[in-house]
Amino acid sequence: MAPIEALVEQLLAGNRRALGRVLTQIENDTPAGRRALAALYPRSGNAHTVGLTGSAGSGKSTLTGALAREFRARGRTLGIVAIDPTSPFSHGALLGDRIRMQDLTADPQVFLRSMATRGALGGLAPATSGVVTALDAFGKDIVLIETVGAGQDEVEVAMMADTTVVVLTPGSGDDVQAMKAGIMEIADVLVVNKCDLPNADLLARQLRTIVEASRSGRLTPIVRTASALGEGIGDLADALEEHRTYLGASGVREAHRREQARHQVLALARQRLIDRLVMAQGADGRLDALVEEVAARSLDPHAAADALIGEGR
Ligand SMILES: Nc1nc2c(ncn2[C@@H]2O[C@H](COP(=O)(O)OP(=O)(O)OP(=O)(O)O)[C@@H](O)[C@H]2O)c(=O)[nH]1
Ligand SMILES: [Mg+2]
Repeated sequence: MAPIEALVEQLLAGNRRALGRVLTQIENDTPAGRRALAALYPRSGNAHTVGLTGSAGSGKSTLTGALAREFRARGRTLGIVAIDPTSPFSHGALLGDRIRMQDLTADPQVFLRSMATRGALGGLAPATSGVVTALDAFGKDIVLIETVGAGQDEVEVAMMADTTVVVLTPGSGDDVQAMKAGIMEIADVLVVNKCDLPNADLLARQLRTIVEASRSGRLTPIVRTASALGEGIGDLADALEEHRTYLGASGVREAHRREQARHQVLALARQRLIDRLVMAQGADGRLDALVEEVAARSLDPHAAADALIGEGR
C-alpha cells in the first residue's frame, strides 16, 4: 500500500500521529493530501462543525478553549482548528486556571490544529475545509473552527460549518452596524462576549431588536458570555446543541450542505481555472505583457482580462 493510503488507514483506526501527518499533506495541498482527502471525504459528515467568527480581539480563542472544556465535561470528543497564530489555550487565564487548560492540551480526546492564513484574502486558510474533513472522519464529535477576524471571511465560515457563531463585544460600536450589513444572515447563534464589561446588556438588547425584526423562521439565540471568566459557556454549549438538533429535525441541514457543496466545488474550480490560465499565459510572458500595458494605461483592465482568457481583442 502506498504510504498515504497506509496513513489514512491508521487515521481511521484512531491513530493521532497518522492524523497529524495526513493533515500536513492536506494543508500543503500535495498529491498525497488530495488522495487522502478523496479517501476521507466519504467517511466524513458525522461531526457537528461549529465556526466561530467575530472581530479581532472579541474573545474567539478564549471562547473556543472554554467551549472545548465544556464539551469535554459533557463527554464529547473535539477537533479544534485555529486559523490563527495564537493558540486558544494561551488565553483565558484571568482566573489563573492554567491547570485545567493543561488538562485540555494533554487530553487525547482533543486534537488541536493551528493553521496560518498564508496571506489568503479571507481569514480562512484555503486548506481549512480539508482539515475539518479529516478531523470529522477521524471521528471527532465536534469540530470547532476559530477564524481570524478578517471581516471578509464570515461567509466562508458559514460555508464550512453546520453552525456559525458570531462573537460580538460591548463597546465596539460598529458591531451593530455590521449586524445590519448581513452578518445576521450567517449567524446561527449570536454571542455577546465580555459581559463583565459595561454596556453588555445594551448590546444584547440592540441585537434582540435586530433579530426580531429580521426574523424568518427560527429566532437566532443571543447568548451572553464572559469567556475569560468561564461564564455563560454552558448556555452557549446548550445553544449549539439545540441548533444541531434543529438542523437534524428540520431538513435544513441537507439544504445547507448542498449549498456548501456548490460553493466549495465552484470555489475550487475557479481557483484551478485561474491557476491553469496563469501558468499557461505566464509561461510565454503574455500575462506580463498585459500587466505592463495596463500599468502604462494603454489598455484597460477589462480588456486585458478578456485578452488573457482569449476573448475580444
Ligand atoms: N474583560 C474580558 N476580557 C476578555 C474576555 N474574554 C477574552 N477577553 C480578553 O480579550 C482579549 C482577546 O481575547 P482572544 O480570545 O485572544 O480574542 P480573539 O477574538 O481570539 O482575538 P484574535 O484571534 O486576535 O482576533 C484577551 O486579552 C482576553 O483575555 C471576557 O470575557 N472579558
Ligand atoms: Mg484568536
